[in-house]
Amino acid sequence: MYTVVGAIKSRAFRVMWMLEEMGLEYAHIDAGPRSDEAKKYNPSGKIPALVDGDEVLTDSVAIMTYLGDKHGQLTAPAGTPARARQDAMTFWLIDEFDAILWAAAKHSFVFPEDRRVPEIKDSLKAEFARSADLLAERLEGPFLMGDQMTHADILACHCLNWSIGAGFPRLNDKLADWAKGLRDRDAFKAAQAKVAS
Ligand SMILES: N[C@@H](CCC(=O)N[C@@H](CS)C(=O)NCC(=O)O)C(=O)O
Repeated sequence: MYTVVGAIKSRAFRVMWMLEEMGLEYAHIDAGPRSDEAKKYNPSGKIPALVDGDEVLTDSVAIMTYLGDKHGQLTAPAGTPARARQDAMTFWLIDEFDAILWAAAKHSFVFPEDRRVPEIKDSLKAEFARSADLLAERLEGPFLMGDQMTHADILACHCLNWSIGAGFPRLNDKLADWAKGLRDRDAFKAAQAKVAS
């Protein structure tokens, strides 16, 4: 059985949601970022980590990619053009969504107070909104990559949820509808319920 290390209000939720989508059992360790518990699995204290037998894997996207490839779900097969397009989407989301939100978090509470530059947040919010509009324009199917859900949907939806929690402006309607459809999924709700229990 897998064990996910990391608090629900962190990128660990991506991994939990993915495991729920795949119908796989997992244990959860509710460790905060930089906590002693987190450092047992990743010396940097970053979460999430995934324990798979004797292996400890880190980075939410690396873990989702690993799980998708291993179980042949929520991903296009490696070595196909469809996979290259999915990877391009994933890396774009890291650059334009995750990195923007992470920069905003750094300047809100991660950095020591004397290194924060709160003024940067307006430009990050504008940049995020621009990227959200671009993503909405590219959204053609029920999912980001078309008819099939992939871990890119999990990554993007998690970032959108994060943006709401961080007080970023409301999304455009098309993206908001797509995100609502994902949040309505049983697997999303099960991951949330698992943490609450
Ligand atoms: N790229 C990594 C980022 C991991 C990360 O920065 N996680 C945050 C919590 S969501 C953390 O542990 N921050 C503590 C730190 O950066 O020291 C991933 O996707 O897993």
